[in-house]
Amino acid sequence: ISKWHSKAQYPKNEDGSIRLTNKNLMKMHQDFIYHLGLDTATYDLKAMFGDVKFVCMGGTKYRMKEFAKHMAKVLNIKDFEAKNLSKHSHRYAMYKVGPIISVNHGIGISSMTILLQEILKVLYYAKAKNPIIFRIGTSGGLKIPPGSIVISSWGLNGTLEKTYDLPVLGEIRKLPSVFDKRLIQELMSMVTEGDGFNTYSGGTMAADDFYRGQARLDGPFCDYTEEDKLAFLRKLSALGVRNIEMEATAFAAMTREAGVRAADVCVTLLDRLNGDQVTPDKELLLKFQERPMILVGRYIAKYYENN
Ligand code: R2B
Ligand code: URA
Repeated sequence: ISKWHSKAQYPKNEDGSIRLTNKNLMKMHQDFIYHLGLDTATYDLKAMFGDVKFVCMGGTKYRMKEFAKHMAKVLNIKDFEAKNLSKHSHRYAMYKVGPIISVNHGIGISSMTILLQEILKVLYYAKAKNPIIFRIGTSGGLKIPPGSIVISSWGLNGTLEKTYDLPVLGEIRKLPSVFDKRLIQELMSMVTEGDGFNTYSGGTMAADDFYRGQARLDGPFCDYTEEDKLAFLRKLSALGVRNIEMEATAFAAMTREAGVRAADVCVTLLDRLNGDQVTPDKELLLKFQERPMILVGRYIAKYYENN
């Protein structure tokens, strides 16, 4: 285990803005935030993003545009125009609605962490105060009905450790992947009977693959039996894992390192104990994906009532 294993940092300035400890950033005259198509010389990031209180990320561009529109309705923002602010990058799509950034992160840890690190720099340059970052995602459930929501308490990597493992300069850093407990409780307290689906909090396994990495039998390759698969999924379940997706470990670890509160709120599309294929029709899939938006939207709206 490397010296990085339990190194936690909570840097934050008195006014709630993010303090990045990378001294190299201070020496740069201009920073090109490449994958967002932004830079610190051409754009006034403080004017554009200084008021940001929430960043909401999710895999697809479509979902994040829908989330921006949903929040315009919830917060009664009349003149909202869904303009993609990182159009020039041709990588991600980023929308801003009131104090919210809604942005997609693609599939998997490496795509998500590029976006997340560039968003952290944007928030830093913009001096945004006490921002909270949500991921609204999809996942495969373990022993819970499809369409349930799971709010992650921690992320588990592919070798069943609660760390995000990143090779740096030829050595593996193991960064703790635990989420903010208070934010989970605050979100859980907003679940109502009338929601029409169950919301759980629990562990989330973040795999580096959709197929073998998630013990699926239906990929182009499979070198284990159905019994092996089920034994593995049952083992995960016994460890407290409720769902499997592809970002939780890195999301928990990097937001923690930046001192930013964050929550991973995913809907389950299937119960992995019952199969591997994602079979709900297009309409049902869209309905499922609205569920994390509704819960996170409720959280943001409540924040507004109180501030
Ligand atoms: C859930 O869904 C995607 C794979 O289909 C991935 O981004 C994830 O975590
Ligand atoms: N996303 C995943 O990563 N796995 C699933 O089973 C479903 C969605």
